[in-house]
Amino acid sequence: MLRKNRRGDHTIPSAGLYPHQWSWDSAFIAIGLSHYDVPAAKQELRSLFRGQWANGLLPHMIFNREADGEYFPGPDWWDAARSPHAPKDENGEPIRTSGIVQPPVHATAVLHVADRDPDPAAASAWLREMHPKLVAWHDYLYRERDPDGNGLVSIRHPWESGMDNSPLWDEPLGRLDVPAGSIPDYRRSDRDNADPAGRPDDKTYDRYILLVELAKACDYDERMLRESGGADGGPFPFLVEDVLFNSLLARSEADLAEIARRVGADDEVHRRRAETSRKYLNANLWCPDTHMYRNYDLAADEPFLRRVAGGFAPLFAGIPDRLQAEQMRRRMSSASFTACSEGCEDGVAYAIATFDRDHADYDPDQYWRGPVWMNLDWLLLVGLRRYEMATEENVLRDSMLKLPAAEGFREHYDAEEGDGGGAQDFSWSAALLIDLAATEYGIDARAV
Ligand code: 9WN
Repeated sequence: MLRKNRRGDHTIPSAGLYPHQWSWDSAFIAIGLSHYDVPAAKQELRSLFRGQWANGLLPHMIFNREADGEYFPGPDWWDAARSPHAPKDENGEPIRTSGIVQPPVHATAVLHVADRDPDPAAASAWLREMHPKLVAWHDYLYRERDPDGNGLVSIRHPWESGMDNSPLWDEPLGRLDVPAGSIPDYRRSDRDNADPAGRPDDKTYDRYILLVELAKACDYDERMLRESGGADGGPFPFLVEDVLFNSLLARSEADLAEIARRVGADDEVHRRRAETSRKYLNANLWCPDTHMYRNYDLAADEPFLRRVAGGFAPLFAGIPDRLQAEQMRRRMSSASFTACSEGCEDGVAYAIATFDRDHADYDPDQYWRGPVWMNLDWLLLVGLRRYEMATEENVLRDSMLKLPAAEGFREHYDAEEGDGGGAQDFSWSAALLIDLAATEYGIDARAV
């Protein structure tokens, strides 16, 4: 299936709905590929970094010419060339990308690929090649997205979180007013390729597009955007320190320190930055009442809690101490997130619901508002392994095995019934299952 989704030097998430290259998808895909085709895994990440901007920004999408017109918003809408940092190819032609980012799992993926390379000299060369690109990417995040230097970077679009219509964004996005005529007319393509009931609504989409328009109006100049990028000339109206994004960065920064050490470069700077991110994530985003981590809304200058599965992501970066992790474990295995534990009556739910099952806005088959996603399961499974929490690991592993076996590699799965939803033949669902099979069961993907 991953082979079917391959387009030259990279893999698309899914034909139809997602016909281009996406950033964190390619990182997860490379992790899967590394188990049976190290050169393809390297190519996947190389191809993504070809779209990196001169200021280090790693765009969330790189567009394929063959799929022009198939996805909205496309390259013309993003108009990345407005930025003096936008990338060009060897002939000076623009490389067509979006103008936002996605969660930074790339250093983690690069290290995974190196560790699977049977040839030590090739693994070192790979790390030497990727090291400066990763440094530029992380420098961009800490420089442009964390101007106050507290180690927590902010996102400026819900798409940057990777969890587009999560209930996390209801409030910060809901504040945005989109008066008629304030954004150009557009036509969504997503509903042609997936059940419209499972996709974000039109009002939400208008707000997504408004945020793109505001960033374009600043020619993607980050400082201008931050300070005066709002429709009224005030600060940008959507700036959030997100738990999942920052946890992945803290882990990636630690992995970058390891990469720097292996190539003989300065690793101390990365260790210090990773430590600062971990420290402030714990100090600023831990919620002692709910035993989860919560986001900080910079535009409203207040923390806000929505009980989403991303609130457990600090486990992946080893951020909580033992006591916190134990408290999180209890919350995670409660009926709010999985029925496979004490307190669950029906016993049919799958781990892990992306949103609190007890909340009135929970919807088991609406995109990021309830369904199970394989990438979150994988991140949390790896996190739980760090803390040696075998029972909860088993619950997640069970879902990761059962859901695709019954429904195929879908984009997400109904958290109550297990029905597959969203895109079909979804690449990261397959890639992460390959990683699970190899790391947990020693199954060699080359032999399958
Ligand atoms: C917008 C590609 C991407 C994933 C995201 C997922 C979805 C796009 C969309 O698909 O987002 O970037 O059109 O909905 O939310 O995590 O990277 O698979």
